[in-house]
Amino acid sequence: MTSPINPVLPGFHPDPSVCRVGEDYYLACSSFEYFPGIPLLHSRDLVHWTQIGNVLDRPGQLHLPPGTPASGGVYAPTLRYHGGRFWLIVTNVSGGGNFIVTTTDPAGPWSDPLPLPGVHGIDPDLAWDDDDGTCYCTTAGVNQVRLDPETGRTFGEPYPIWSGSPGAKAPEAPHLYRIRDHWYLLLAEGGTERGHAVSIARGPTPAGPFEPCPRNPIVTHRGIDHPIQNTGHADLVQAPDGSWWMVLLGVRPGGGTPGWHVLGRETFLAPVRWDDDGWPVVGEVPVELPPLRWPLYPAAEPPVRDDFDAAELDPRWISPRGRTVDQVTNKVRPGWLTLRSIFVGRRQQHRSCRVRTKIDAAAGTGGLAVRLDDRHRYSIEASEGAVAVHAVVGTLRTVVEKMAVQPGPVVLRIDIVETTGDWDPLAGPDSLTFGIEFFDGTFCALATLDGRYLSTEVAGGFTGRVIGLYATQGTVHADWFDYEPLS
Ligand code: 6LW
Repeated sequence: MTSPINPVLPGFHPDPSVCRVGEDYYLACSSFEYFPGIPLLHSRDLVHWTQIGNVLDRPGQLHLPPGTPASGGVYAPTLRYHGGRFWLIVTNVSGGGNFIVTTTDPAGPWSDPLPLPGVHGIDPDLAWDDDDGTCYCTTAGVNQVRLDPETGRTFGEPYPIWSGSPGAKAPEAPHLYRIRDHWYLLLAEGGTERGHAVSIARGPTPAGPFEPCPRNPIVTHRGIDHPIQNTGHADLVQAPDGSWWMVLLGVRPGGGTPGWHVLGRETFLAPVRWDDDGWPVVGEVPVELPPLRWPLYPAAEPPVRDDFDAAELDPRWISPRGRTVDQVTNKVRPGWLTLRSIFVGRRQQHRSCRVRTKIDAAAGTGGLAVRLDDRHRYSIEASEGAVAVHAVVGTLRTVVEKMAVQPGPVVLRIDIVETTGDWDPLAGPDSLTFGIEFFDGTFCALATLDGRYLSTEVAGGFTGRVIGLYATQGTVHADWFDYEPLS
Protein backbone atom coordinates (compact mmCIF):
# COMPACT_ATOMS: atom_id res chain seq x y z
CA MET A 1 0.00 0.00 0.00
CA THR A 2 1.10 3.50 -0.71
CA SER A 3 1.54 5.45 2.48
CA PRO A 4 -0.87 8.38 2.81
CA ILE A 5 2.18 10.46 3.66
CA ASN A 6 4.55 9.59 0.83
CA PRO A 7 5.52 11.18 -1.42
CA VAL A 8 6.14 14.06 0.97
CA LEU A 9 6.81 16.28 -2.04
CA PRO A 10 4.58 15.08 -4.87
CA GLY A 11 5.30 16.13 -8.44
CA PHE A 12 8.59 17.10 -10.06
CA HIS A 13 10.86 17.39 -6.97
CA PRO A 14 13.94 15.28 -7.77
CA ASP A 15 17.36 14.95 -6.16
CA PRO A 16 16.31 16.16 -2.70
CA SER A 17 18.97 17.50 -0.36
CA VAL A 18 18.04 18.32 3.21
CA CYS A 19 19.53 19.96 6.30
CA ARG A 20 18.26 20.87 9.77
CA VAL A 21 18.85 23.93 11.90
CA GLY A 22 17.30 23.60 15.36
CA GLU A 23 13.67 22.62 14.81
CA ASP A 24 13.61 23.64 11.16
CA TYR A 25 14.31 21.50 8.11
CA TYR A 26 15.17 22.91 4.71
CA LEU A 27 15.15 21.00 1.44
CA ALA A 28 16.30 21.84 -2.09
CA CYS A 29 15.61 20.04 -5.39
CA SER A 30 16.83 20.09 -8.98
CA SER A 31 15.00 22.38 -11.40
CA PHE A 32 16.78 21.81 -14.77
CA GLU A 33 15.69 24.23 -17.53
CA TYR A 34 13.21 26.15 -15.38
CA PHE A 35 13.53 29.63 -13.92
CA PRO A 36 13.47 30.52 -11.08
CA GLY A 37 15.70 27.60 -10.14
CA ILE A 38 16.17 25.30 -7.15
CA PRO A 39 12.94 25.30 -5.12
CA LEU A 40 13.66 25.77 -1.42
CA LEU A 41 11.19 24.24 1.04
CA HIS A 42 10.76 24.43 4.80
CA SER A 43 9.28 21.91 7.25
CA ARG A 44 9.07 21.27 10.95
CA ASP A 45 8.34 17.54 10.66
CA LEU A 46 9.87 16.36 7.33
CA VAL A 47 6.35 15.51 6.15
CA HIS A 48 4.65 18.85 5.53
CA TRP A 49 6.70 21.15 3.32
CA THR A 50 6.11 24.75 2.29
CA GLN A 51 8.00 26.30 -0.57
CA ILE A 52 9.51 29.49 0.84
CA GLY A 53 11.36 30.56 -2.27
CA ASN A 54 13.75 29.62 -5.00
CA VAL A 55 17.51 29.74 -4.44
CA LEU A 56 18.25 31.08 -7.95
CA ASP A 57 15.58 33.71 -8.46
CA ARG A 58 17.59 36.47 -10.14
CA PRO A 59 18.62 36.18 -13.80
CA GLY A 60 22.18 37.07 -12.74
CA GLN A 61 22.33 33.90 -10.61
CA LEU A 62 21.08 31.49 -13.25
CA HIS A 63 22.04 31.76 -16.87
CA LEU A 64 19.91 29.47 -19.03
CA PRO A 65 20.80 30.41 -22.63
CA PRO A 66 17.96 30.42 -25.21
CA GLY A 67 19.07 27.03 -26.55
CA THR A 68 18.99 25.34 -23.13
CA PRO A 69 17.42 21.95 -23.86
CA ALA A 70 14.88 20.14 -21.72
CA SER A 71 16.73 18.53 -18.78
CA GLY A 72 19.65 20.94 -19.29
CA GLY A 73 20.22 23.64 -16.70
CA VAL A 74 20.55 23.05 -13.00
CA TYR A 75 21.23 19.58 -11.60
CA ALA A 76 21.33 17.97 -8.17
CA PRO A 77 22.12 20.47 -5.37
CA THR A 78 23.56 19.80 -1.94
CA LEU A 79 22.18 22.01 0.86
CA ARG A 80 24.13 22.32 4.10
CA TYR A 81 24.28 24.59 7.16
CA HIS A 82 27.74 25.39 8.42
CA GLY A 83 29.26 28.23 10.43
CA GLY A 84 26.00 30.19 10.70
CA ARG A 85 25.31 30.10 6.96
CA PHE A 86 23.39 27.99 4.47
CA TRP A 87 25.51 26.66 1.63
CA LEU A 88 24.18 25.31 -1.62
CA ILE A 89 26.43 23.76 -4.24
CA VAL A 90 25.03 22.83 -7.64
CA THR A 91 25.88 22.40 -11.34
CA ASN A 92 24.55 24.36 -14.30
CA VAL A 93 25.24 21.88 -17.10
CA SER A 94 24.14 24.48 -19.68
CA GLY A 95 26.84 26.97 -18.76
CA GLY A 96 29.01 27.84 -15.82
CA GLY A 97 29.48 24.38 -14.34
CA ASN A 98 29.67 24.06 -10.57
CA PHE A 99 29.09 26.95 -8.20
CA ILE A 100 28.25 27.81 -4.59
CA VAL A 101 25.64 30.24 -3.26
CA THR A 102 25.16 31.14 0.39
CA THR A 103 22.72 32.94 2.66
CA THR A 104 21.80 33.44 6.28
CA ASP A 105 18.09 33.33 5.39
CA PRO A 106 17.07 30.35 3.23
CA ALA A 107 13.97 32.27 2.05
CA GLY A 108 16.47 34.54 0.31
CA PRO A 109 18.10 36.46 -1.03
CA TRP A 110 20.91 34.04 -1.81
CA SER A 111 24.31 35.33 -2.89
CA ASP A 112 25.55 35.59 -6.43
CA PRO A 113 27.21 32.37 -7.61
CA LEU A 114 30.81 31.66 -6.68
CA PRO A 115 32.23 29.68 -9.64
CA LEU A 116 34.22 26.53 -8.93
CA PRO A 117 36.47 26.01 -11.98
CA GLY A 118 38.43 23.29 -10.18
CA VAL A 119 35.34 21.15 -9.46
CA HIS A 120 34.44 18.82 -12.32
CA GLY A 121 31.46 16.54 -12.71
CA ILE A 122 27.84 16.70 -11.55
CA ASP A 123 26.11 16.17 -8.20
CA PRO A 124 28.62 18.10 -6.04
CA ASP A 125 28.54 17.59 -2.27
CA LEU A 126 30.03 19.78 0.47
CA ALA A 127 31.25 18.41 3.79
CA TRP A 128 33.42 19.95 6.48
CA ASP A 129 35.83 18.23 8.83
CA ASP A 130 35.06 20.05 12.06
CA ASP A 131 38.41 18.99 13.56
CA ASP A 132 40.54 21.01 11.17
CA GLY A 133 37.93 23.01 9.21
CA THR A 134 38.80 21.42 5.86
CA CYS A 135 35.99 21.49 3.28
CA TYR A 136 35.65 18.52 0.93
CA CYS A 137 33.79 18.61 -2.36
CA THR A 138 32.76 15.22 -3.72
CA THR A 139 31.20 14.70 -7.16
CA ALA A 140 29.61 11.89 -9.19
CA GLY A 141 32.07 9.26 -10.27
CA VAL A 142 33.08 9.40 -7.36
CA ASN A 143 35.83 12.02 -7.05
CA GLN A 144 36.81 14.42 -4.33
CA VAL A 145 38.79 17.63 -4.04
CA ARG A 146 39.59 19.91 -1.11
CA LEU A 147 38.02 23.31 -1.50
CA ASP A 148 38.05 26.78 0.03
CA PRO A 149 34.31 27.50 -0.15
CA GLU A 150 34.88 31.23 0.47
CA THR A 151 37.05 31.74 -2.63
CA GLY A 152 36.19 28.72 -4.78
CA ARG A 153 39.86 27.72 -4.87
CA THR A 154 40.58 24.00 -4.99
CA PHE A 155 43.72 22.34 -3.66
CA GLY A 156 45.34 19.73 -5.87
CA GLU A 157 43.69 17.53 -8.46
CA PRO A 158 40.45 15.62 -7.77
CA TYR A 159 41.08 12.02 -6.68
CA PRO A 160 38.79 8.98 -6.87
CA ILE A 161 37.42 7.77 -3.53
CA TRP A 162 34.86 5.00 -4.22
CA SER A 163 33.06 3.93 -7.38
CA GLY A 164 30.13 2.12 -5.79
CA SER A 165 29.09 -1.51 -6.14
CA PRO A 166 31.08 -3.59 -8.66
CA GLY A 167 29.40 -3.45 -12.07
CA ALA A 168 26.74 -0.90 -11.08
CA LYS A 169 26.40 1.96 -13.55
CA ALA A 170 26.27 5.70 -12.76
CA PRO A 171 27.75 6.09 -9.27
CA GLU A 172 26.39 9.56 -8.48
CA ALA A 173 24.75 11.85 -5.93
CA PRO A 174 27.46 11.40 -3.29
CA HIS A 175 26.83 12.81 0.18
CA LEU A 176 29.53 12.61 2.84
CA TYR A 177 28.76 12.72 6.59
CA ARG A 178 30.73 12.33 9.76
CA ILE A 179 28.60 10.16 12.04
CA ARG A 180 30.13 8.97 15.31
CA ASP A 181 33.55 7.43 14.53
CA HIS A 182 33.20 7.09 10.78
CA TRP A 183 32.90 9.08 7.60
CA TYR A 184 29.95 7.70 5.63
CA LEU A 185 29.64 8.10 1.87
CA LEU A 186 26.07 7.73 0.60
CA LEU A 187 25.73 7.12 -3.13
CA ALA A 188 23.08 6.60 -5.80
CA GLU A 189 23.85 3.96 -8.40
CA GLY A 190 22.27 1.87 -11.14
CA GLY A 191 20.99 4.93 -13.08
CA THR A 192 17.92 7.00 -12.30
CA GLU A 193 15.56 4.57 -14.07
CA ARG A 194 14.13 1.23 -12.81
CA GLY A 195 17.57 0.05 -11.64
CA HIS A 196 18.09 2.98 -9.28
CA ALA A 197 19.48 2.27 -5.81
CA VAL A 198 21.19 3.78 -2.77
CA SER A 199 24.42 2.32 -1.41
CA ILE A 200 26.73 3.36 1.38
CA ALA A 201 30.36 2.94 2.41
CA ARG A 202 32.40 4.19 5.33
CA GLY A 203 35.96 4.99 6.16
CA PRO A 204 38.20 6.55 8.78
CA THR A 205 38.77 9.82 6.91
CA PRO A 206 36.72 11.97 4.50
CA ALA A 207 38.87 10.57 1.68
CA GLY A 208 38.45 6.95 2.78
CA PRO A 209 39.57 4.28 2.28
CA PHE A 210 35.91 3.31 1.99
CA GLU A 211 34.53 -0.08 2.95
CA PRO A 212 31.10 -0.85 1.41
CA CYS A 213 28.13 -1.85 3.57
CA PRO A 214 27.69 -5.64 3.27
CA ARG A 215 23.97 -5.11 2.68
CA ASN A 216 24.30 -2.76 -0.31
CA PRO A 217 22.17 -1.55 -1.91
CA ILE A 218 20.47 -0.30 1.24
CA VAL A 219 17.50 0.94 -0.82
CA THR A 220 16.19 -0.24 -4.17
CA HIS A 221 12.86 -1.16 -5.74
CA ARG A 222 14.40 -2.76 -8.80
CA GLY A 223 12.50 -5.80 -9.97
CA ILE A 224 9.84 -5.69 -7.28
CA ASP A 225 6.11 -5.33 -7.71
CA HIS A 226 5.59 -1.99 -6.07
CA PRO A 227 3.74 1.22 -6.98
CA ILE A 228 6.87 3.26 -6.28
CA GLN A 229 9.85 2.65 -8.56
CA ASN A 230 13.27 4.16 -9.44
CA THR A 231 14.06 4.85 -5.76
CA GLY A 232 17.45 6.43 -5.26
CA HIS A 233 19.36 9.72 -4.95
CA ALA A 234 19.08 10.13 -1.19
CA ASP A 235 20.22 12.40 1.62
CA LEU A 236 20.25 11.82 5.41
CA VAL A 237 19.21 14.06 8.26
CA GLN A 238 18.98 13.65 12.03
CA ALA A 239 15.93 14.89 13.93
CA PRO A 240 16.22 16.79 17.22
CA ASP A 241 15.17 13.60 19.08
CA GLY A 242 18.17 11.72 17.66
CA SER A 243 16.20 9.71 15.08
CA TRP A 244 17.53 9.53 11.52
CA TRP A 245 15.60 10.00 8.28
CA MET A 246 16.27 9.67 4.59
CA VAL A 247 14.83 11.78 1.79
CA LEU A 248 15.06 10.19 -1.63
CA LEU A 249 13.52 10.29 -5.06
CA GLY A 250 11.13 7.80 -6.59
CA VAL A 251 8.48 7.66 -9.30
CA ARG A 252 4.94 6.35 -9.51
CA PRO A 253 4.43 4.73 -12.92
CA GLY A 254 0.86 4.26 -14.12
CA GLY A 255 -0.94 2.30 -16.82
CA GLY A 256 0.08 -1.04 -18.31
CA THR A 257 3.49 -2.10 -19.50
CA PRO A 258 6.19 -0.74 -19.42
CA GLY A 259 4.53 1.82 -17.12
CA TRP A 260 4.67 5.58 -17.59
CA HIS A 261 5.39 8.17 -14.93
CA VAL A 262 4.07 11.63 -15.61
CA LEU A 263 4.70 13.61 -12.43
CA GLY A 264 8.49 13.43 -12.66
CA ARG A 265 10.70 12.15 -9.89
CA GLU A 266 9.12 12.93 -6.53
CA THR A 267 10.55 13.21 -3.00
CA PHE A 268 9.86 10.43 -0.48
CA LEU A 269 10.74 10.05 3.20
CA ALA A 270 11.89 6.93 5.02
CA PRO A 271 12.99 6.25 8.61
CA VAL A 272 16.55 5.09 9.20
CA ARG A 273 17.91 3.08 12.11
CA TRP A 274 21.48 1.95 12.72
CA ASP A 275 22.28 -1.76 13.19
CA ASP A 276 24.75 -3.13 15.75
CA ASP A 277 27.60 -2.88 13.24
CA GLY A 278 26.91 0.79 12.65
CA TRP A 279 25.27 0.47 9.22
CA PRO A 280 22.00 2.23 8.36
CA VAL A 281 18.82 0.22 7.85
CA VAL A 282 16.24 2.07 5.76
CA GLY A 283 12.53 1.43 6.24
CA GLU A 284 10.68 0.04 3.29
CA VAL A 285 9.76 2.74 0.81
CA PRO A 286 7.01 3.74 0.84
CA VAL A 287 6.81 3.48 4.56
CA GLU A 288 3.96 3.67 6.95
CA LEU A 289 5.70 6.30 9.00
CA PRO A 290 5.76 5.73 12.72
CA PRO A 291 3.76 8.27 14.68
CA LEU A 292 5.54 11.54 14.47
CA ARG A 293 7.26 12.52 17.64
CA TRP A 294 6.86 16.23 17.55
CA PRO A 295 3.82 18.43 16.89
CA LEU A 296 2.55 18.70 13.37
CA TYR A 297 1.65 22.03 11.97
CA PRO A 298 -1.04 22.36 9.33
CA ALA A 299 -0.23 20.87 5.95
CA ALA A 300 0.77 23.43 3.37
CA GLU A 301 -1.73 22.55 0.68
CA PRO A 302 -1.37 24.45 -2.56
CA PRO A 303 -3.87 27.29 -2.82
CA VAL A 304 -6.78 26.08 -4.85
CA ARG A 305 -6.97 29.42 -6.60
CA ASP A 306 -4.37 31.98 -7.56
CA ASP A 307 -6.17 35.29 -8.15
CA PHE A 308 -3.00 37.07 -9.20
CA ASP A 309 -3.74 39.77 -6.64
CA ALA A 310 -0.45 39.39 -4.69
CA ALA A 311 2.33 41.86 -5.43
CA GLU A 312 4.74 39.05 -6.32
CA LEU A 313 4.07 35.86 -8.25
CA ASP A 314 4.01 32.80 -5.96
CA PRO A 315 7.45 31.06 -6.00
CA ARG A 316 5.88 27.90 -7.39
CA TRP A 317 5.32 29.51 -10.83
CA ILE A 318 8.17 28.57 -13.16
CA SER A 319 9.03 29.19 -16.81
CA PRO A 320 11.39 27.39 -19.17
CA ARG A 321 14.73 29.20 -19.48
CA GLY A 322 13.65 32.46 -17.89
CA ARG A 323 11.18 35.29 -18.08
CA THR A 324 11.07 39.05 -17.86
CA VAL A 325 8.56 41.32 -16.14
CA ASP A 326 7.39 42.33 -19.62
CA GLN A 327 6.39 38.73 -20.29
CA VAL A 328 4.59 37.97 -17.02
CA THR A 329 3.09 40.74 -14.92
CA ASN A 330 -0.01 41.65 -12.93
CA LYS A 331 0.77 45.36 -13.11
CA VAL A 332 -0.82 45.95 -16.55
CA ARG A 333 -4.33 44.91 -15.51
CA PRO A 334 -4.69 44.72 -11.73
CA GLY A 335 -5.93 41.33 -10.54
CA TRP A 336 -5.09 39.70 -13.88
CA LEU A 337 -1.87 38.06 -15.00
CA THR A 338 -0.75 39.42 -18.36
CA LEU A 339 1.34 37.12 -20.55
CA ARG A 340 3.37 37.78 -23.66
CA SER A 341 5.34 35.02 -25.52
CA ILE A 342 5.79 32.91 -22.40
CA PHE A 343 4.68 29.80 -20.54
CA VAL A 344 4.36 30.02 -16.77
CA GLY A 345 3.27 26.95 -14.88
CA ARG A 346 3.29 24.98 -11.66
CA ARG A 347 4.10 21.33 -11.07
CA GLN A 348 1.32 18.78 -11.55
CA GLN A 349 1.36 17.14 -8.12
CA HIS A 350 -1.64 14.82 -8.19
CA ARG A 351 -2.32 11.97 -10.55
CA SER A 352 -5.89 13.19 -10.96
CA CYS A 353 -6.57 16.90 -10.90
CA ARG A 354 -8.57 19.64 -12.56
CA VAL A 355 -7.16 22.95 -13.73
CA ARG A 356 -9.20 25.92 -14.87
CA THR A 357 -8.51 29.47 -15.87
CA LYS A 358 -10.46 32.46 -17.05
CA ILE A 359 -8.69 33.82 -20.11
CA ASP A 360 -9.16 37.02 -22.05
CA ALA A 361 -7.60 36.46 -25.47
CA ALA A 362 -9.14 39.46 -27.25
CA ALA A 363 -5.67 40.77 -28.07
CA GLY A 364 -3.71 37.57 -28.55
CA THR A 365 -3.56 33.79 -28.58
CA GLY A 366 -2.87 31.64 -25.54
CA GLY A 367 -4.37 29.33 -22.98
CA LEU A 368 -3.80 26.43 -20.65
CA ALA A 369 -1.09 23.84 -21.29
CA VAL A 370 0.20 20.60 -19.78
CA ARG A 371 3.90 20.52 -20.51
CA LEU A 372 6.46 17.78 -20.16
CA ASP A 373 8.87 19.72 -22.36
CA ASP A 374 8.84 21.87 -25.53
CA ARG A 375 8.31 18.78 -27.65
CA HIS A 376 5.70 17.07 -25.49
CA ARG A 377 2.72 19.20 -24.57
CA TYR A 378 -1.04 19.42 -24.90
CA SER A 379 -2.96 22.66 -24.69
CA ILE A 380 -6.32 24.31 -24.99
CA GLU A 381 -5.88 27.64 -26.63
CA ALA A 382 -8.13 30.67 -26.95
CA SER A 383 -8.04 33.39 -29.56
CA GLU A 384 -10.74 35.95 -30.35
CA GLY A 385 -13.88 33.93 -31.15
CA ALA A 386 -12.28 30.44 -31.12
CA VAL A 387 -10.90 27.72 -28.88
CA ALA A 388 -8.66 24.87 -30.09
CA VAL A 389 -6.99 21.82 -28.58
CA HIS A 390 -3.38 21.33 -29.72
CA ALA A 391 -1.06 18.37 -29.25
CA VAL A 392 2.72 18.32 -29.76
CA VAL A 393 4.38 14.91 -29.48
CA GLY A 394 7.98 14.90 -30.67
CA THR A 395 7.98 16.22 -34.23
CA LEU A 396 4.22 15.70 -34.64
CA ARG A 397 2.01 18.73 -34.17
CA THR A 398 -1.71 18.70 -34.63
CA VAL A 399 -4.86 20.70 -33.97
CA VAL A 400 -7.05 18.03 -32.40
CA GLU A 401 -10.29 19.99 -32.26
CA LYS A 402 -11.51 23.53 -32.82
CA MET A 403 -14.68 25.33 -31.83
CA ALA A 404 -16.15 28.81 -32.31
CA VAL A 405 -17.01 30.70 -29.12
CA GLN A 406 -18.62 34.02 -28.27
CA PRO A 407 -16.16 36.91 -28.09
CA GLY A 408 -15.02 37.77 -24.58
CA PRO A 409 -13.32 35.93 -21.70
CA VAL A 410 -13.60 32.15 -21.68
CA VAL A 411 -13.06 29.55 -18.93
CA LEU A 412 -10.69 26.82 -20.14
CA ARG A 413 -10.52 23.52 -18.25
CA ILE A 414 -8.40 20.38 -18.25
CA ASP A 415 -9.45 17.27 -16.32
CA ILE A 416 -6.64 14.78 -15.72
CA VAL A 417 -7.82 11.36 -14.59
CA GLU A 418 -5.46 8.55 -13.67
CA THR A 419 -6.13 5.09 -15.07
CA THR A 420 -7.73 2.73 -12.56
CA GLY A 421 -9.53 -0.59 -12.73
CA ASP A 422 -8.33 -3.93 -14.00
CA TRP A 423 -4.76 -4.00 -15.23
CA ASP A 424 -4.56 -3.68 -18.98
CA PRO A 425 -1.14 -4.07 -20.62
CA LEU A 426 -2.02 -1.44 -23.19
CA ALA A 427 -3.53 1.20 -20.91
CA GLY A 428 -1.87 4.60 -20.63
CA PRO A 429 -1.24 6.21 -17.23
CA ASP A 430 -4.02 8.79 -17.45
CA SER A 431 -6.34 10.69 -19.75
CA LEU A 432 -6.55 14.43 -20.25
CA THR A 433 -9.85 16.01 -21.24
CA PHE A 434 -9.80 19.54 -22.62
CA GLY A 435 -12.84 21.77 -22.80
CA ILE A 436 -14.53 25.00 -21.91
CA GLU A 437 -16.73 25.72 -18.97
CA PHE A 438 -19.77 27.95 -19.46
CA PHE A 439 -20.57 30.55 -16.86
CA ASP A 440 -23.42 28.38 -15.53
CA GLY A 441 -20.77 25.70 -14.75
CA THR A 442 -21.63 23.28 -17.56
CA PHE A 443 -18.63 21.71 -19.26
CA CYS A 444 -18.20 21.21 -22.97
CA ALA A 445 -15.41 18.68 -23.68
CA LEU A 446 -13.54 19.14 -26.94
CA ALA A 447 -11.04 16.27 -26.81
CA THR A 448 -9.61 13.53 -24.59
CA LEU A 449 -5.97 12.53 -25.06
CA ASP A 450 -3.82 9.66 -23.75
CA GLY A 451 -1.36 10.90 -21.11
CA ARG A 452 1.44 8.48 -22.01
CA TYR A 453 2.80 10.94 -24.57
CA LEU A 454 3.45 13.42 -21.77
CA SER A 455 5.45 10.94 -19.69
CA THR A 456 9.16 10.61 -18.99
CA GLU A 457 9.17 7.15 -20.59
CA VAL A 458 8.12 8.77 -23.90
CA ALA A 459 9.77 12.19 -23.70
CA GLY A 460 12.97 11.17 -21.89
CA GLY A 461 14.80 13.39 -19.44
CA PHE A 462 14.67 14.21 -15.77
CA THR A 463 11.67 16.51 -15.29
CA GLY A 464 7.91 16.07 -14.84
CA ARG A 465 4.69 17.69 -15.94
CA VAL A 466 4.15 21.38 -15.37
CA ILE A 467 0.68 22.88 -15.94
CA GLY A 468 0.03 26.51 -16.60
CA LEU A 469 -0.72 29.49 -18.74
CA TYR A 470 0.86 30.65 -21.95
CA ALA A 471 0.67 33.21 -24.70
CA THR A 472 2.03 32.62 -28.19
CA GLN A 473 0.87 35.79 -29.92
CA GLY A 474 -0.04 39.24 -28.70
CA THR A 475 -1.15 39.69 -25.11
CA VAL A 476 -3.31 37.31 -23.10
CA HIS A 477 -4.76 38.03 -19.64
CA ALA A 478 -5.72 35.43 -17.01
CA ASP A 479 -8.10 36.48 -14.21
CA TRP A 480 -7.42 33.43 -12.04
CA PHE A 481 -5.99 29.90 -12.12
CA ASP A 482 -7.48 26.98 -10.20
CA TYR A 483 -5.62 23.78 -9.40
CA GLU A 484 -7.85 21.21 -7.78
CA PRO A 485 -6.36 17.91 -6.60
CA LEU A 486 -8.71 14.99 -7.31
CA SER A 487 -6.53 12.17 -5.93
C1 6LW B 1 21.50 13.65 -11.42
C2 6LW B 1 21.77 12.35 -10.90
C3 6LW B 1 20.45 11.77 -10.97
O1 6LW B 1 22.31 14.67 -11.48
O2 6LW B 1 19.84 12.24 -12.08
O3 6LW B 1 18.83 10.58 -9.90
C4 6LW B 1 20.58 13.32 -12.56
N1 6LW B 1 19.97 11.06 -10.05
O4 6LW B 1 22.29 12.26 -9.65
C5 6LW B 1 19.67 14.43 -12.87
O5 6LW B 1 18.81 14.66 -11.78
